[in-house]
Amino acid sequence: MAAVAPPGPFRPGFWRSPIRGAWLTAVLGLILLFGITILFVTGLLSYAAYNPNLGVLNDKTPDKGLLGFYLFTWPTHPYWLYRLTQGVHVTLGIVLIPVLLAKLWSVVPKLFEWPPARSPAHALERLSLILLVGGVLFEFATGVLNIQLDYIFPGSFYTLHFYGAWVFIAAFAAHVALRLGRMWRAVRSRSLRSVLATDTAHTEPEPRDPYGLVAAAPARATVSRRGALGLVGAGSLALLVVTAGQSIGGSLRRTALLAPHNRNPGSGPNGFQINKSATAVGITATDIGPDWRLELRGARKLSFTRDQLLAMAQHTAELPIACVEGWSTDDQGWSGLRLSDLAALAGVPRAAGVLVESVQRQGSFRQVLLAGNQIRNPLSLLALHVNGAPLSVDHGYPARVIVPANPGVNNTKWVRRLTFRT
Ligand SMILES: Nc1nc2c(c(=O)[nH]1)N[C@H]1C(S)=C(S)[C@@H](COP(=O)(O)O)O[C@H]1N2
Ligand SMILES: [Mo]
Repeated sequence: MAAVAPPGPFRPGFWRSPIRGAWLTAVLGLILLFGITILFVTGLLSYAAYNPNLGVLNDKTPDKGLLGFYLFTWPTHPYWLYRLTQGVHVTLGIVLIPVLLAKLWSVVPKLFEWPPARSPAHALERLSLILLVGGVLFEFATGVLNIQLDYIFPGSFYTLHFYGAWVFIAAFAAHVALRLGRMWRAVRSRSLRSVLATDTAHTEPEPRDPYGLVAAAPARATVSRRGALGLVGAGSLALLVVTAGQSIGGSLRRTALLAPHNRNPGSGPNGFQINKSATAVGITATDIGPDWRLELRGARKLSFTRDQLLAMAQHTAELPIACVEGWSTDDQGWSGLRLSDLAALAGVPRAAGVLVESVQRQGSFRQVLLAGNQIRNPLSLLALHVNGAPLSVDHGYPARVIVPANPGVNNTKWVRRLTFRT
């Protein structure tokens, strides 16, 4: 006896949009195929940029095991590398949201297929779609929450977003493998030009398909395919316009209405974005007052006042801050001591790494490891000044690390101690 579908969305007549069909789904799928591939690659690059191989301090997802197979030493050239890769990751992720929603809308009748499983193979396929849809929603949601709400998942965002990405990408790869041929045939089934030339009155449903995307009893069109694509495109464009400025910088920064770090950073030499202010992380006046010392450790132990550091040869570097949240600053003119000079002072001229510790007691980012190539780069500084003025308290006074192509989070502020390792 044929199973009778429960009423509502399980009935074939429920879904009536005449523009649902393989073509629309395939076009949106093709955009996502490119977009999500770029998101995945830039996401993995971001993870590599933390240099998690250096040890547990940098390893945001301990026990990653095999999933860390591709890790490599993050380069310091070009100095804007992380600004680019992470700006693309976050901006593209936001811009793809309307495309993703439209794609899910285009296949939503499949969610209500009846019977839910016709065969074991069909059941397996539907289970894999749970991973696919659940995974993509999870990745987009955790990503957006992280950039908008300033790490609402303390410490665990990386773990969630990282493992979520692998689960999702496995389901995504299987989905692409199973659907690529069908997608390509569907994309070629009508010319984009003719779709763009067709208005609502002339919008006809696609011929009935075996996939169950085309409505059984289509209603009259209330929007053309052109209109639907235009709506998605306008949504993506609007998100691009109010987001991209936070990564592109310059005068476009003012357009970044959606950027959490767009709040007016003030003017003057220290007038650029601040991630966490000194008060927010509990830095007190005594922590960074006249009793502050920089401790150098290596082959010997040394300690310096800020004035003693200022009496040494100062070097400059034009470098941005580029945060994992996607925002970045324009290049700022930092000056201070080269990390390589400090390594030599500590008696470890060929240091393979350095442990950077902050005076900060609470919260994350108190300590971080930097690699040998980062120490050797002549632009890598323990900065004391920025744009000709002493660092402001919120930008890390008395001293902070700034390293080319380094993720912002590894540029420690309010540095207390540098321990160079061989
Ligand atoms: N000690 C300490 N250093 C820190 C942070 C912090 O919270 N504490 N935030 C990091 C992050 S996530 C970024 S993006 C940069 C931001 O630097 P800025 O506030 O000077 O722009 O500082 C990094 N250094
Ligand atoms: Mo950051």
